[in-house]
Amino acid sequence: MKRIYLSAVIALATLAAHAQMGGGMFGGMPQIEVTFNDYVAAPDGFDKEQAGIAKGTIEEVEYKSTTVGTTRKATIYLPPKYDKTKKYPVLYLLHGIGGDHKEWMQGVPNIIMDNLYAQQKAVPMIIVMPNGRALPNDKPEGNIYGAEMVAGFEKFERDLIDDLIPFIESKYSTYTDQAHRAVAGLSMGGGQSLNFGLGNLDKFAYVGGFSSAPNTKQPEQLIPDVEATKKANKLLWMVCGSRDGLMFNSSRLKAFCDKNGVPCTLIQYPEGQHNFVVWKYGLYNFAQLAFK
Ligand code: FER
Repeated sequence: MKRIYLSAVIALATLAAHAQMGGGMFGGMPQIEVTFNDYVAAPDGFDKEQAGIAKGTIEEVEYKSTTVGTTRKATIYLPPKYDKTKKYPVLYLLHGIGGDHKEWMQGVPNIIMDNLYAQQKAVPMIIVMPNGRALPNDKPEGNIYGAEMVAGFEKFERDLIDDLIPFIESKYSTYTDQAHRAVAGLSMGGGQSLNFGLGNLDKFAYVGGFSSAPNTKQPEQLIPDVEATKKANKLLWMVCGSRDGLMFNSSRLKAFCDKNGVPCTLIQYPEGQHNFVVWKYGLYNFAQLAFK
């Protein structure tokens, strides 16, 4: 456990949050005291393809969205030896502000998961990587930080719950209950995961936020009823780089959880920036904890 004090100028936080700072980081941390959970490095090779192990498969699907009124794409990872006579839990894995349904492939989720399965370290699961921008033009084009684009990320809550989840649960051999659904994501997708996961306790039991962005709601909004969250949520897990100016989105939630007795993990990735080094580590760890 490491106790640190993050200090910065609150008045500048909003402004600075929109400015890329040194090392590709976002600036702006309101003052908050937080206790991080221990960082344990992922083993060498966790994200490197291995010969001679069973491999999962990646495919792309299209589904009709009543929310957006368009046909939308998602990338799917099916675990090694996916078997239609069995049922699988599902992890919805969400991308960042500059990405789409393909962005997570930069983090080689198939390799990370194949390697975990080779060591029996994770429950076999389907991973769904959707496009988290619920807009007719869902490409990361133009002013990706603009209000309309950001609103598309908020609207995705309905597309996910009303359109995508029913599609996935009809097309694949999945469990269809809360205890077998997880949502996690990077940056904007981390904010979405915390917002949608904690905001729909009846739908998601496992929630992960990696380097969550300023779309993350305030802790009091995310957890309006401490007892209800404690009862329904089975995992609230976060990671953020020590050199990522967006840490405050995660640390304020961690501080609230600690104060209110809500089980919650926040790991500070040493020297971590706002990139796939941290996000791959996030998936590697979150996937081992989900559905257990
Ligand atoms: C912001 C800084 C970063 C913001 C969003 C981000 C909506 C998202 C970053 C990412 O997804 O990588 O001020 O505001």
